Parts: sequence; C-alpha cells; structure tokens
Amino acid sequence: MYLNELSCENVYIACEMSFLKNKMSLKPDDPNYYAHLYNGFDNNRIADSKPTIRILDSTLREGEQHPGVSFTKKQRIQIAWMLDAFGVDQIEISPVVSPDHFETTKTIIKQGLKADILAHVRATKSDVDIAISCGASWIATYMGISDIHLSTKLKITREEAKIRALDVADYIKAHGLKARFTMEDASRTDPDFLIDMCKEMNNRGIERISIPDTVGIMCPKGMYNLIKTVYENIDRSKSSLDVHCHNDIGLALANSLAGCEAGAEQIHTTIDGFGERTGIPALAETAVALTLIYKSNNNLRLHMLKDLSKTISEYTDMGIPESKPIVGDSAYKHKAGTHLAAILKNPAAYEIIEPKIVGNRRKIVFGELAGKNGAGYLLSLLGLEARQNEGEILARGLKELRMGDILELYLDDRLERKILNDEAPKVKAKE
Ligand code: HCA
Ligand code: CU
Repeated sequence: MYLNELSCENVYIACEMSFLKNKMSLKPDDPNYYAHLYNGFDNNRIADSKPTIRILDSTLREGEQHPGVSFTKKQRIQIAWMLDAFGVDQIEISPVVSPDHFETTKTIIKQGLKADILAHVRATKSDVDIAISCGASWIATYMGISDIHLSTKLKITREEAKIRALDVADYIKAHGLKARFTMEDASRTDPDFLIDMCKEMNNRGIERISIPDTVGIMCPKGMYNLIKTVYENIDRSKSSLDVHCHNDIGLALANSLAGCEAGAEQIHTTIDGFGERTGIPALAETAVALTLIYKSNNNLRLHMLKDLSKTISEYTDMGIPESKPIVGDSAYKHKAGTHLAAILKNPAAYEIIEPKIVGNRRKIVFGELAGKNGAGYLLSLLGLEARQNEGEILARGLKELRMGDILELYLDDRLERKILNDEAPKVKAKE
C-alpha cells in the first residue's frame, strides 16, 4: 500500500472511530479501548448500543450427545438450576432419548425456572406427543432438509419433507404451544428450499427458527450470508432466528457471532462446548464475548462460569483442558519474564477481563522464563529484599537449573494487593 492510500484509509478509520467512541460510550483509559473501536467498526451489532443476543444452553441435549457424556437425573436437574441461576434464556433437553430423560424433562419443567425449557424432539407427531406429555410449553422440533439428509436419513423427497414438517408445526400450534423449528443441515441446503420452509414456518407463527451449521463447514462471512438470506425473507415480528454452529474446524463461536451480526438473536451453547463430534460454542466463551465485546444486554452471572465448567468435568470424567479459554487453569497463568514484569505492575497488560469476574484465578509461574522482575518478586514474597542484581542472579540461576517451571502461585487477594500497592518489586538493574 502506498503512503497516500494508507493515509486516506487512516483518515477514514479515524473519522469512523471518533464517531464510534461517542456512540459506544467508551472510556479512553480502558486498556481495551482501541480494540473495542476496531470491533465496532463497520459492525452495527456492536456499535448499536446494547443489542440483546440471547443464549440457549443445550448441555442437557447436545452436550449429552458427546461421546462418553451421560448425566444422572439428579445431575441434569442440578445443571438446569445452575444454568438458570447463571441467566441463560432457554434450556434444551430431549425427553425422547430414554425413560430417564423423559422423567427428567418432566421434573425440570415443573421446577418453574425463569428460563424457558424446550423439549427437543424429531419432527413427528409421536415425538411431539411425548413432549406434550412432559408438560412442555415450548417444543423444538428438527428435520434434516438438505438433499443428503433427505436421501440418506429420512429417505423422503423435499415435497414429502415439507408436508411432514408443516403438519407437525400445525399440530404443535393446534395445541397452543410455543415452537421452534430447526432446519437441520441448513448450511448445505438449497437456499430456495430453505427459504420456502422458513417462510412457511414464519406464516404459521412458529416463534423461533433455528438455522444450524450442523457439520461445521461455514466460515464467519458465509454464516453471515446464510442468516441474512433467511432474515430478509421472513416477517421478524412473528419469528426470531437461532444459530446453532458446530465446531468441526474451530469456528463455531465466530460463526455464531457472525450469524447474530446478520440478524439472529440467540446462540446455542453447551457448558465447555461438548456436543456431537467436536461440539458447539462453549457457554463461557459465548457469555464473555457477548458481555465484553458485544456489550449485549444480558444479565449473566459470569462469576459462575468456572463452577459450571468444574461441575460438568466432575460429572463427565473429561477434565477441562488447561488452555480452555476463560475457565481453563492456564487461562490466567502468566509465565514469560516480560509478561510477569507487566502483570506485576498492572494485570490488564495481559488480561482482557479480570479472572474473578468469571470465577477463575490468576496464577504466576516461576521458572526458567521468569526474568529478573519475576525472580525479584519471588524474592520479595520470601521476605528477601531484591536489591541490586539479586533478581537477575536468581533469574539466571533458574535458567541454569533447566528444570522448566518450578513454582506456581495463586495471586490471592493479599498478593494482588501487594502488587497494586507496592507496584512491581523494586529491582535495580546492575549499574
Ligand atoms: C441434532 C441436530 C442439531 C439440531 C440443532 C437444533 C444440529 O443433533 O439433533 O435443533 O437447533 O446440529 O443440526 O443438533
Ligand atoms: Cu447440533
């Protein structure tokens, strides 16, 4: 890029940004300030003040489809209570999987939680009857509508699929119930057929239409285009759109957010992202993205995130990967010397949201990579004053030991206060 073009571009970006900073009411002393401006740039969903993007959690349905995951009835009820306390808008469960699931669905519906409880079933009248007999007031039905799903799974034509789907939709509505219809494998469906089906559901007053990327093939721009196509073809006062994106190449959350930028207003998640194959977006990542980046108007108890994740890992034997965003043990661990030096002055240098907001804890790691500031801090914790070049000597010693990481410390409140009050340990460089 030539200098002229670059400066033209810069003027444009600068104008947009100064407009945005007022619109988004950002504080210039927020370390994330410029990042928020870039995120809001050309992005109405972020720049418009406080959009509401809701969360449906499907841990009890999609989550149980993950190999090795099977909750007991009591565990499912506890998970539903925790999700409700956390503040998700809808909770999905399938009553048709087993008699145990049927009983659980019935019990959870009776609890009178704030979240809607959706009974998720195939698009057949007999499945809908099972959902109704659980006392469900919200019924979510799904049907694979791509050609490959129609020919290999359902073995019916598009016309037959349409008749069956509409028949079921009418049946649910005749019972006076709220409904969601899922266009399974929507991302690989002929758009003409997809739009036709969505319009039919929309005309019938089906409250929500789920547009899944069942196989995780989309990229964010593609998901944006898919949702925009549907969004522009339905009467939004009658139906809202859900996005349900699979994570086969790691794009599930990015795709879900892109879908919301195009007009969808509810994202499907599971705790820790478990689900069929590689799952769907994790609740923690979604909730933080919505709160921190999108400033979505949700009332989520983010401090429960780590506990939600721990609960699931205890009930599944699957363990939380250390590097899992937000809830993983290393999500707030700081190790390299330059990072430690900065963290010990102001943790915001390497953290976008404080660990206690999401129920996690900050840790610092001392070892080979600690550097003189980290080593100096370690000395000061041990009550030794790091004068002159002691920090440097210890740092060198730690490197020569070649034992990798030697010590990890939680920065509990007391130590955090020490950082913020003392600033960094005063390590004087050797003169
Ligand atoms: C399934 C398919 C589904 C449905 C999603 C939804 C998908 O396992 O039933 O109902 O919104 O990925 O398409 O999970
Ligand atoms: Cu799915």
